[in-house]
Amino acid sequence: MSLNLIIGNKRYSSWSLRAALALELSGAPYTEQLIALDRADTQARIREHSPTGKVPLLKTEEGPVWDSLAIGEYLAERFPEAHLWPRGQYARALARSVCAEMHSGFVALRTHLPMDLKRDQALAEVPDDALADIRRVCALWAECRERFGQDGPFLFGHASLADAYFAPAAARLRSYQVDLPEVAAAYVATVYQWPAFQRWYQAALKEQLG
Ligand SMILES: N[C@@H](CCC(=O)N[C@@H](CS)C(=O)NCC(=O)O)C(=O)O
Repeated sequence: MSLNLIIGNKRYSSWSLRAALALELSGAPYTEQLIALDRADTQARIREHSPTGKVPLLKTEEGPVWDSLAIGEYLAERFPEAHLWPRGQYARALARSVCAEMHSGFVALRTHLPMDLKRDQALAEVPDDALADIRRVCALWAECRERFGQDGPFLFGHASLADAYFAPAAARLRSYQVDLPEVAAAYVATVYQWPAFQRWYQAALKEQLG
């Protein structure tokens, strides 16, 4: 088996984190190659691997898979025994809906509170559109936990692609010291206790790329 994940800085690259967590969920062995973002040669180096000029990209024996969502779906299909999506048809549909919503939305949250795993400081003022995104994230988490969270502390009980997708949001809420309702605060704690997230987080804290 030969899987190689091309990622950006662990400190900043939220989309790379999602793909890495998906790989961790799959249990498959893989190697990773990190390309430093925001450098003069970043685009040229990414384009050696990726037609989009973006990371993450997963190199497989058959060819590249790019975009975090496609990587998650590929791994879910290739390693069905790992149950990357929750069991249950509607649980899977809800998990896919929340991942799709994150993939195509939450622009204000991503713009005003960019992921920075070394940060531990509130914003002087959180803009209204970012606050609306934060409220929506908390509502989504509460809905998933309420409906499907009985078997464990993750969004759908056991860790799934939904958690891979929302781990960077949890990290933002903690690192920008956002006040949260109880369910959301408990979920952020769950993400930080997740060994797969901790491995990435600890590596990000040690990163010397700036
Ligand atoms: N929709 C893509 C987004 C990928 C993306 O925006 N990646 C950023 C890093 S987190 C990137 O590659 N930036 C490099 C650049 O724009 O130079 C996905 O889900 O993978």
